[in-house]
Amino acid sequence: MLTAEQKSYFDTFGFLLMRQYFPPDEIATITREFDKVMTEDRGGKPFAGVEQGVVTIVEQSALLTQMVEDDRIYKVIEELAGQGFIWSGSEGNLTAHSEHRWHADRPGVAEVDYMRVKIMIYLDPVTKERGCLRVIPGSHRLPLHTDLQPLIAQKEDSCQKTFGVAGADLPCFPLEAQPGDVVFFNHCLWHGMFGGWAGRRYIALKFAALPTTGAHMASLQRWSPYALKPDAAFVNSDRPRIRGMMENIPGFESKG
Ligand SMILES: O=C(O)CCC(=O)C(=O)O
Repeated sequence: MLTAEQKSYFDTFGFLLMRQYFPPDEIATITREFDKVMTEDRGGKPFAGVEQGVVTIVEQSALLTQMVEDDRIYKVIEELAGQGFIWSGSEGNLTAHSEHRWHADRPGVAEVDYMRVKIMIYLDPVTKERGCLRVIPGSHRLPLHTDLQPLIAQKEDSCQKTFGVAGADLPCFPLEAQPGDVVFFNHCLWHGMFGGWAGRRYIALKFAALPTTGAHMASLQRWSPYALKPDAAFVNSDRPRIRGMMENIPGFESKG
């Protein structure tokens, strides 16, 4: 599914932006389903500008689960994270904050050797100044990864104190996107978001390479314990690709 050049790009820069990965009719269906699940989660009430996150949005929806099984997601993750990868949960987000300061989701020298991939599906047009994901290319790798460590405090002045510029002015690559575009990024990549508005919508899908060492297991326990205890809908799924991801989890026992 990926060209050799795309694989090199991801390995080197830590992300891939796939343009119009889902055609308009498909992303419209995904967006309707997102709105439906999020509305149900609010008990049918209209969105009132309050931050909302549903951490099992994909698991709750047969339609969104199909997206994970789709070659465009599943096969690409297999190429990036290797065979035997595991599911590490989903997120449906209706955000209300205006910025998410610079951070890596899995920060630190101990993390960079364990491949985790996050997929972001923005459901509204996003630009550099208005809510897109900004990334620092190559920051999933040492030494740049640890050079940025002072930012992990994510205080208002962390960037100013470390690099003498505001967070919004840090050199970066803005992943400006239209509905249908999809971002794949290494969980160790430094990223941020500025210019967000109340009601910005995105779905995140998370995956981790097969954990093969004690350090991998410790990292999963620390950062994503939910990956080791997946939602019942996936635990009991009879869909071959979902089942396969469950069976790859060390110690997995089916309840079905
Ligand atoms: O709000 C966004 O678009 C970025 C979210 C983010 O930084 C994260 O989920 O780690």
